[in-house]
Amino acid sequence: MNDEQAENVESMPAPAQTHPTISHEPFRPTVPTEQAAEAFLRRMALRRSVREFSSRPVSRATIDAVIATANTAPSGANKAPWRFVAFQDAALKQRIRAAAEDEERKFYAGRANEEWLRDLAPLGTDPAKPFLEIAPWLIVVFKVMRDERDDRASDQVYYVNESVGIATGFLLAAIHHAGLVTLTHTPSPMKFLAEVLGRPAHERPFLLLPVGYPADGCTVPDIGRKRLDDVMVVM
Ligand code: IYR
Repeated sequence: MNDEQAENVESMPAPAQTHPTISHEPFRPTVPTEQAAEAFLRRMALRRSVREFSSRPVSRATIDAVIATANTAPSGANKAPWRFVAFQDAALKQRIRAAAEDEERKFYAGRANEEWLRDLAPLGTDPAKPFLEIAPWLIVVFKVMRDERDDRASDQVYYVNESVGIATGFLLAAIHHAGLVTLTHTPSPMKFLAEVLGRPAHERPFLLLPVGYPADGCTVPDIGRKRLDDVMVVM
């Protein structure tokens, strides 16, 4: 579009609609835009991946709300190709921990190359994953590789990694906003999650999130974030 065309944008007739629409309901922050953006940054900058959990319970309504928030994410062709399997059951958590630790022991004992282990050293991680039993809830995020709905136009799904990644980002933000903590845990390989949870073949494990409150005296690695200049290019 050239400048002249850009100037005329407002007077352009709306294109004929061939699908139902509704008015967009804008979100209007109660403070000016810049302040709203900076306030959200301050809140999100406090989010940390936590490995020391309290066993303090978290209500089912809270888990419903954070997963419902994830489900508001955009997705390829609005297919919402995700499933969030949430549970508190001690026996299930124990099985997940045992299977995850089996995989992690192999990872630290040789599956990971030296560079990978050097990169992980500042995080102080090891094969022990007690948080998988201590955290009150585990949420396993699955990619759903086919649209299961009866009224669908097709059963295809699109941009599944992008869609589920975005939804998981929403979930992390919602968990943080509720005053809870989590860890984006990726035991590798993750196939055991589908087996233990009895998920169908078209659901592929994406991430395992313990969710709860931080333990009293919880510590986190003393690591920083890249500077804005290192991650942003303004042209
Ligand atoms: N899954 C292992 C190793 C690990 C890998 C990455 I990349 C991390 O950012 C952190 C840990 C574990 O959970 O210990």
